[in-house]
Amino acid sequence: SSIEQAKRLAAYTAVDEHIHPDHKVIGIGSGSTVPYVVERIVQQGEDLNRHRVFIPTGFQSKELIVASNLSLGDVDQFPTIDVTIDGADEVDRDLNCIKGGGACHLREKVLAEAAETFILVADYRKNAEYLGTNFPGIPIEVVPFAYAKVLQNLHHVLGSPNATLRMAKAKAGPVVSDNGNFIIDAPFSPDVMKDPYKIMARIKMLTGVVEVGLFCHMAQAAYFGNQDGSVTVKE
Ligand code: DER
Repeated sequence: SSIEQAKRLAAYTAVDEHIHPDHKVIGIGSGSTVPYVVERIVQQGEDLNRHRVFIPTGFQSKELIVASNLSLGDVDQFPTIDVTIDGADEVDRDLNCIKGGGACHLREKVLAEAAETFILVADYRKNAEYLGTNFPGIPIEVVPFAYAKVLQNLHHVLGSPNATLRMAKAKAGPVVSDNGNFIIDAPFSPDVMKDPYKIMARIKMLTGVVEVGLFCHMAQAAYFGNQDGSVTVKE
């Protein structure tokens, strides 16, 4: 489909431009676009990849690295990462982005911060002027013990009356993250989403919140594959 081709185009372009032979420690994100990133890195050849280590952002990311016969590393052993490439749910004109559609944003943010260079790859649906245009809610990872209180604060204090606990589709009950926590999806008004850093900080201060799916001023570049086969680069 044109969406899959757009994902591949973004991923291939980003790898060609940002994964250099001297890069040894590479962070691998989560979602359905990142497999094309790994596909392109594998194409760089065994001679290069033999000397590299790949740090996962969760279970799916780890399985992708293992399945691609790339060397798996741990962020404990490699706390400084050369380049992390990851997907996004929506990216605004300042490269702020919503992440967490796949409930992986805690480890993703750790590896994004640890990286010298953090690159986003996505199809055209994620390219926006402001956050909240096409992706309605901010994913929030919370400890199960506190989820009801966090929901109550979002509903009555922070201005997200429609915030909900993310329920699983193939399991009875809520989605559980790789860290054993729950996810709340909290939509906010367009005005609030125009200052993502401010709302991120307010949500982060709620007791029980582990991490907020807003990545502000973190990415150096974002690559979007378009339906016409072109690539849009924001940087
Ligand atoms: O959860 C995340 O932040 C993922 O990176 C993600 O939502 C992007 O997913 P996609 O590449 O499947 O669109």
